[in-house]
Amino acid sequence: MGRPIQLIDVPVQSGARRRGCVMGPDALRTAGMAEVLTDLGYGVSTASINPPATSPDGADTSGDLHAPEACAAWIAAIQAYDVPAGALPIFLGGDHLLAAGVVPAMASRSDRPQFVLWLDAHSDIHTPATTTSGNLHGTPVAYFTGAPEFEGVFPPPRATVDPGKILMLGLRSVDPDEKAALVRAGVVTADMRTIDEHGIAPPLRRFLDEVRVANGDLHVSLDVDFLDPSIAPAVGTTVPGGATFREAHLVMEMLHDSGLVTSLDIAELNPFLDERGRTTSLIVDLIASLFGKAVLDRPTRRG
Ligand code: HAR
Ligand code: MN
Ligand code: MN
Ligand code: MN
Repeated sequence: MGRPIQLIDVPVQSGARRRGCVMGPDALRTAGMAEVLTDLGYGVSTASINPPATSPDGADTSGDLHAPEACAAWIAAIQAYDVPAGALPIFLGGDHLLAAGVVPAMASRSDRPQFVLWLDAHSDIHTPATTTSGNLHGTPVAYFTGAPEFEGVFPPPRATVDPGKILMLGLRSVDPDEKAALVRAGVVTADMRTIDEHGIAPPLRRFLDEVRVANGDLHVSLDVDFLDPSIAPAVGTTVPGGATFREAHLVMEMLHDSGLVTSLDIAELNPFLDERGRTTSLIVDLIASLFGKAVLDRPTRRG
């Protein structure tokens, strides 16, 4: 029996204007997320973080920002949730705003250094001052690395993450202000160009080695738009040229072999945009790989 896993529903959709991410947790459960993990030998418990009473639908657009109060309330609710000791949490989103709650909560869970693997087409490192869309799902990385511009907008983070301990994999849509912020902060990135040239394994292998040497905790944030839209259409912000089926599975298989993952979130799944559940089923299959489903019983060779 592996480590106990807790599936935590976080049906937030205030981070963007398009509706549907609220259905994410239900879709993932319908596609068999719990059963797949149970079959792999894990003990699975479930929990949910409930929508805050204020504007659950995120209709309070104020100024240039969409639903800042609902977003702030969600972040407070997520950060207040205590994962049971010893359990490995999988947060089922919900749009990517959830990472603004989840990552500080995970970073405050132990004294070990917190690392974050950010699988996304986007860098989500806008601040309330630089966002041009006003959609706050584009801001969690700036928030959890301690950008001061969130004061008075979001509650103070429970803990922050060193930007040098973040690897962003799969980038292909980064706004000019975000590019500057990534460089300034020193976030480690492997964009699709790099992945095309060298493969997806080398940057991940280097990163996992760093986590291991530092004896760190590792949170994985999987934005569905990390994947190519041809295999994962159920996302509001598709960008062509994403990770293939095999690239995504290899990432999951390497993560499993590393034994380093301490928490996970699945963000931006919009089942309203899916085609016969195929994106949702793919996500469940990827999670199965992350938790040990393998082609053959043989670890990925290192080096
Ligand atoms: N950078 C753009 C913006 O700020 C797009 C952000 C889209 N974000 C997500 N999550 N879908 O990665 O609006
Ligand atoms: Mn994202
Ligand atoms: Mn920690
Ligand atoms: Mn994205």
